[in-house]
Amino acid sequence: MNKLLIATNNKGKVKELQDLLKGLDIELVTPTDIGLKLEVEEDGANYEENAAKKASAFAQASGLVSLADDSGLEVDALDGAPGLHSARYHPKPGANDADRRAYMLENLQGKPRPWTAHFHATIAIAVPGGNVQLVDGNCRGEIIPEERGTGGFGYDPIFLLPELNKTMAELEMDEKNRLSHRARAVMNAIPILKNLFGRS
Ligand code: ITT
Repeated sequence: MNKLLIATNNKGKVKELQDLLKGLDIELVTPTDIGLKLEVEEDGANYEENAAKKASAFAQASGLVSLADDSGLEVDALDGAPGLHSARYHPKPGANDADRRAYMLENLQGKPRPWTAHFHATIAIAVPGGNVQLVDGNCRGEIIPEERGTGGFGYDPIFLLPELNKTMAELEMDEKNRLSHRARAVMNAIPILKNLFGRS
Protein backbone atom coordinates (compact mmCIF):
# COMPACT_ATOMS: atom_id res chain seq x y z
CA MET A 1 0.00 0.00 0.00
CA ASN A 2 1.70 3.16 -1.12
CA LYS A 3 -0.90 5.53 -2.51
CA LEU A 4 -3.90 7.21 -0.96
CA LEU A 5 -6.82 8.15 -3.20
CA ILE A 6 -8.60 11.37 -2.25
CA ALA A 7 -12.05 10.04 -3.04
CA THR A 8 -14.03 13.16 -3.90
CA ASN A 9 -15.22 14.96 -7.03
CA ASN A 10 -15.42 18.31 -5.19
CA LYS A 11 -12.43 20.45 -6.26
CA GLY A 12 -12.57 22.57 -3.08
CA LYS A 13 -12.32 19.49 -0.91
CA VAL A 14 -9.47 18.07 -3.05
CA LYS A 15 -7.32 21.18 -2.51
CA GLU A 16 -7.94 21.27 1.24
CA LEU A 17 -7.36 17.54 1.73
CA GLN A 18 -4.12 17.66 -0.33
CA ASP A 19 -2.87 20.43 1.94
CA LEU A 20 -4.04 18.75 5.16
CA LEU A 21 -2.40 15.42 4.25
CA LYS A 22 0.82 16.70 2.66
CA GLY A 23 3.02 16.19 5.73
CA LEU A 24 2.32 12.47 5.95
CA ASP A 25 4.86 11.18 3.43
CA ILE A 26 2.14 9.24 1.62
CA GLU A 27 1.66 9.65 -2.16
CA LEU A 28 -1.71 11.33 -2.71
CA VAL A 29 -3.68 10.79 -5.92
CA THR A 30 -7.00 12.20 -7.09
CA PRO A 31 -9.67 10.51 -9.24
CA THR A 32 -8.55 12.76 -12.14
CA ASP A 33 -4.90 11.67 -11.71
CA ILE A 34 -5.88 8.02 -12.22
CA GLY A 35 -8.60 8.65 -14.85
CA LEU A 36 -11.38 7.46 -12.56
CA LYS A 37 -14.87 8.89 -13.11
CA LEU A 38 -17.20 7.69 -10.41
CA GLU A 39 -20.38 9.26 -9.05
CA VAL A 40 -21.65 7.52 -5.94
CA GLU A 41 -25.32 7.97 -5.05
CA GLU A 42 -25.51 9.57 -1.61
CA ASP A 43 -28.58 7.80 -0.29
CA GLY A 44 -27.32 6.96 3.21
CA ALA A 45 -29.30 7.87 6.33
CA ASN A 46 -26.40 9.84 7.84
CA TYR A 47 -22.91 11.25 7.13
CA GLU A 48 -21.23 8.00 8.25
CA GLU A 49 -23.18 5.85 5.78
CA ASN A 50 -22.52 8.23 2.88
CA ALA A 51 -18.82 8.64 3.68
CA ALA A 52 -18.36 4.86 4.02
CA LYS A 53 -20.24 4.24 0.77
CA LYS A 54 -18.08 6.74 -1.15
CA ALA A 55 -14.77 5.50 0.31
CA SER A 56 -15.63 1.83 -0.35
CA ALA A 57 -16.81 2.46 -3.90
CA PHE A 58 -13.62 4.38 -4.77
CA ALA A 59 -11.40 1.76 -3.07
CA GLN A 60 -13.15 -1.01 -4.98
CA ALA A 61 -12.87 0.83 -8.32
CA SER A 62 -9.22 1.88 -7.89
CA GLY A 63 -7.63 -0.84 -5.77
CA LEU A 64 -6.23 1.96 -3.57
CA VAL A 65 -6.80 2.94 0.04
CA SER A 66 -9.41 5.69 -0.31
CA LEU A 67 -10.35 8.62 1.88
CA ALA A 68 -13.82 10.13 1.40
CA ASP A 69 -15.46 13.09 3.15
CA ASP A 70 -19.18 13.55 3.69
CA SER A 71 -19.92 16.95 5.10
CA GLY A 72 -22.64 19.52 5.53
CA LEU A 73 -23.81 22.73 7.15
CA GLU A 74 -26.42 22.54 9.91
CA VAL A 75 -28.26 25.80 10.61
CA ASP A 76 -30.14 25.94 13.91
CA ALA A 77 -32.87 28.31 12.69
CA LEU A 78 -33.54 25.88 9.80
CA ASP A 79 -33.87 22.92 12.21
CA GLY A 80 -30.47 21.56 11.15
CA ALA A 81 -31.05 21.92 7.38
CA PRO A 82 -29.49 21.56 4.88
CA GLY A 83 -27.22 19.09 6.75
CA LEU A 84 -26.78 15.86 4.85
CA HIS A 85 -28.35 17.51 1.78
CA SER A 86 -26.03 20.57 1.70
CA ALA A 87 -24.65 19.78 -1.77
CA ARG A 88 -28.17 19.52 -3.22
CA TYR A 89 -29.95 22.28 -1.24
CA HIS A 90 -31.93 24.01 -4.00
CA PRO A 91 -35.25 23.32 -5.70
CA LYS A 92 -33.74 23.88 -9.19
CA PRO A 93 -31.63 21.10 -10.72
CA GLY A 94 -28.25 22.41 -11.91
CA ALA A 95 -28.01 25.03 -9.14
CA ASN A 96 -24.50 26.08 -8.11
CA ASP A 97 -22.87 27.08 -4.80
CA ALA A 98 -23.92 30.75 -5.21
CA ASP A 99 -27.55 29.71 -5.85
CA ARG A 100 -27.49 27.57 -2.72
CA ARG A 101 -26.11 30.39 -0.58
CA ALA A 102 -28.79 32.77 -1.89
CA TYR A 103 -31.49 30.15 -1.26
CA MET A 104 -30.28 29.67 2.32
CA LEU A 105 -30.42 33.42 2.96
CA GLU A 106 -33.95 33.57 1.48
CA ASN A 107 -35.04 30.81 3.87
CA LEU A 108 -33.52 32.65 6.82
CA GLN A 109 -35.24 35.97 6.07
CA GLY A 110 -37.35 37.10 9.02
CA LYS A 111 -35.77 34.67 11.49
CA PRO A 112 -34.08 36.28 14.49
CA ARG A 113 -30.27 36.52 14.40
CA PRO A 114 -27.67 35.29 15.22
CA TRP A 115 -28.21 32.44 12.78
CA THR A 116 -26.00 29.96 14.62
CA ALA A 117 -24.75 26.99 12.64
CA HIS A 118 -22.03 24.39 12.43
CA PHE A 119 -20.20 22.53 9.73
CA HIS A 120 -19.79 18.79 10.15
CA ALA A 121 -17.41 16.43 8.33
CA THR A 122 -17.20 12.67 8.53
CA ILE A 123 -14.15 11.08 6.93
CA ALA A 124 -14.15 7.43 5.92
CA ILE A 125 -10.98 5.49 5.09
CA ALA A 126 -11.56 2.28 3.14
CA VAL A 127 -9.10 -0.46 2.26
CA PRO A 128 -9.93 -2.31 -1.01
CA GLY A 129 -11.98 -5.37 -0.08
CA GLY A 130 -11.44 -4.52 3.58
CA ASN A 131 -12.86 -2.54 6.41
CA VAL A 132 -13.85 1.11 6.67
CA GLN A 133 -12.79 3.40 9.52
CA LEU A 134 -14.71 6.58 10.38
CA VAL A 135 -13.77 9.83 12.16
CA ASP A 136 -15.41 13.23 12.36
CA GLY A 137 -14.99 16.93 13.10
CA ASN A 138 -17.18 20.01 13.67
CA CYS A 139 -16.77 23.77 13.45
CA ARG A 140 -19.22 26.27 15.00
CA GLY A 141 -20.07 29.71 13.67
CA GLU A 142 -22.99 31.70 12.30
CA ILE A 143 -24.58 32.52 8.98
CA ILE A 144 -24.48 36.20 7.98
CA PRO A 145 -26.80 37.90 5.49
CA GLU A 146 -24.12 39.15 3.08
CA GLU A 147 -21.24 37.39 1.31
CA ARG A 148 -17.68 38.14 2.42
CA GLY A 149 -14.44 36.76 0.95
CA THR A 150 -13.47 34.77 -2.10
CA GLY A 151 -11.58 31.78 -0.68
CA GLY A 152 -12.83 28.28 0.05
CA PHE A 153 -15.98 26.93 -1.56
CA GLY A 154 -19.64 26.14 -0.89
CA TYR A 155 -21.16 28.11 1.98
CA ASP A 156 -17.84 29.66 3.13
CA PRO A 157 -18.67 33.30 2.15
CA ILE A 158 -21.71 33.37 4.49
CA PHE A 159 -20.24 31.33 7.37
CA LEU A 160 -18.75 33.66 10.00
CA LEU A 161 -16.29 32.64 12.69
CA PRO A 162 -17.36 35.22 15.33
CA GLU A 163 -14.15 35.01 17.39
CA LEU A 164 -12.09 36.00 14.29
CA ASN A 165 -14.78 38.24 12.75
CA LYS A 166 -13.95 36.58 9.42
CA THR A 167 -15.93 34.30 7.18
CA MET A 168 -14.42 31.00 6.14
CA ALA A 169 -13.97 32.56 2.68
CA GLU A 170 -11.85 35.38 4.17
CA LEU A 171 -9.32 32.92 5.60
CA GLU A 172 -6.15 31.80 3.86
CA MET A 173 -6.32 28.06 3.19
CA ASP A 174 -3.77 27.32 5.90
CA GLU A 175 -5.94 29.19 8.44
CA LYS A 176 -9.09 27.34 7.36
CA ASN A 177 -7.06 24.14 7.56
CA ARG A 178 -6.22 24.81 11.21
CA LEU A 179 -9.79 25.16 12.42
CA SER A 180 -12.35 23.73 9.99
CA HIS A 181 -14.56 20.69 10.51
CA ARG A 182 -12.52 18.92 7.80
CA ALA A 183 -9.22 19.83 9.48
CA ARG A 184 -10.49 18.40 12.76
CA ALA A 185 -11.68 15.21 11.08
CA VAL A 186 -8.32 14.83 9.29
CA MET A 187 -6.50 15.26 12.61
CA ASN A 188 -8.49 12.29 13.91
CA ALA A 189 -7.76 10.34 10.70
CA ILE A 190 -3.97 10.76 10.85
CA PRO A 191 -3.28 7.93 13.34
CA ILE A 192 -5.38 5.57 11.18
CA LEU A 193 -3.46 6.53 8.03
CA LYS A 194 -0.08 6.23 9.77
CA ASN A 195 -1.04 2.79 10.94
CA LEU A 196 -2.29 1.65 7.50
CA PHE A 197 0.77 3.01 5.67
CA GLY A 198 3.31 1.97 8.30
CA ARG A 199 4.44 5.53 9.13
CA SER A 200 5.53 6.37 12.64
P1 ITT B 1 -18.13 14.51 -2.97
O1 ITT B 1 -19.36 13.74 -2.51
O2 ITT B 1 -17.64 14.11 -4.32
O3 ITT B 1 -17.04 14.52 -1.95
P2 ITT B 1 -19.90 16.79 -2.60
O4 ITT B 1 -19.75 18.26 -2.79
O5 ITT B 1 -21.14 16.14 -3.19
O6 ITT B 1 -18.57 16.07 -3.14
P3 ITT B 1 -20.90 16.25 0.06
O7 ITT B 1 -22.00 15.38 -0.41
O8 ITT B 1 -20.14 15.86 1.29
O9 ITT B 1 -19.81 16.48 -1.07
O10 ITT B 1 -21.54 17.70 0.24
C1 ITT B 1 -20.98 18.59 1.12
C2 ITT B 1 -21.55 19.99 0.82
O11 ITT B 1 -21.53 20.73 2.06
C3 ITT B 1 -20.63 20.73 -0.14
O12 ITT B 1 -21.02 20.55 -1.49
C4 ITT B 1 -20.83 22.18 0.35
O13 ITT B 1 -22.02 22.72 -0.18
C5 ITT B 1 -21.00 22.01 1.85
N1 ITT B 1 -19.68 22.07 2.51
C6 ITT B 1 -18.98 21.04 3.08
N2 ITT B 1 -17.80 21.46 3.56
C7 ITT B 1 -17.75 22.78 3.30
C8 ITT B 1 -16.78 23.77 3.53
O14 ITT B 1 -15.61 23.48 4.07
N3 ITT B 1 -17.06 25.02 3.13
C9 ITT B 1 -18.23 25.33 2.56
N4 ITT B 1 -19.19 24.46 2.27
C10 ITT B 1 -18.96 23.18 2.63
